[in-house]
Amino acid sequence: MQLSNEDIWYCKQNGFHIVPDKLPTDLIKRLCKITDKLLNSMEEPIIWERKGCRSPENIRRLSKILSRDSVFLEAATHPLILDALEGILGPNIELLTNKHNHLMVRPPKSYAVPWHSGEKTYNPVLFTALIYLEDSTIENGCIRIVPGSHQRPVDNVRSSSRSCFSSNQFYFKALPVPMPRGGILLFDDRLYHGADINHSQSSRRSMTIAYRTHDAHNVIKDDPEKILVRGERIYTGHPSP
Ligand SMILES: O=C(O)CCC(=O)C(=O)O
Repeated sequence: MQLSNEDIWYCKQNGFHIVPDKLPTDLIKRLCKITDKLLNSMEEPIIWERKGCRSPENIRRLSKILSRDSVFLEAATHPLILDALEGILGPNIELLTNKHNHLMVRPPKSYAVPWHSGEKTYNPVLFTALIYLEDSTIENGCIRIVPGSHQRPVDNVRSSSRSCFSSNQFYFKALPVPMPRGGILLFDDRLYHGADINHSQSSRRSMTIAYRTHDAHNVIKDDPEKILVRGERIYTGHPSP
């Protein structure tokens, strides 16, 4: 669904947008099935929860998911996501394969994702999508974001330590964002965000994908790390000054 002018205004002010509809159940089932297979095969690249323990239960994150199975690109380019992003990033959108491009597994007791902002405040054209394969709740460590922090005038802290998640200054300014299975959260990657320990008995899986407005002034258009997912790679500079 296209964003209304009011939706776009809220997103610009607060730095996030929750897509009201969910991805189709069939697509989520296929994502879960391939994820189970990938976890069991333990194919690298993987980020482990605890060092020195190679088991499917100890997988924190599967990296480089877009090259693992086409179903991940199918989800990442679903019209529900791209229609919403078009209101925020404009008509020409690229998906980055060298940023995010991972699936957070967040097994039971998974440690917190420290408070951080992914982009510098001067980079306003990168949005992150979290696509949920399972319900994300307060108990299982849903993402917390600091609304409006993408507009901060200072950029002195971009990442905090893993410990003391709930005593950090950002915890008191943040909004927990529980999301349903199939839900899509879009946020400006300059926002401060983090996710608490998973205190539940099961995993909390979500895909993380980065999108960017195509840079109309880049003369070289075929960047192998970017996939054009909507619009065109236009050039609006002056090739012969
Ligand atoms: O939802 C989470 O666990 C944190 C998401 C996040 O910051 C990431 O995937 O980079």
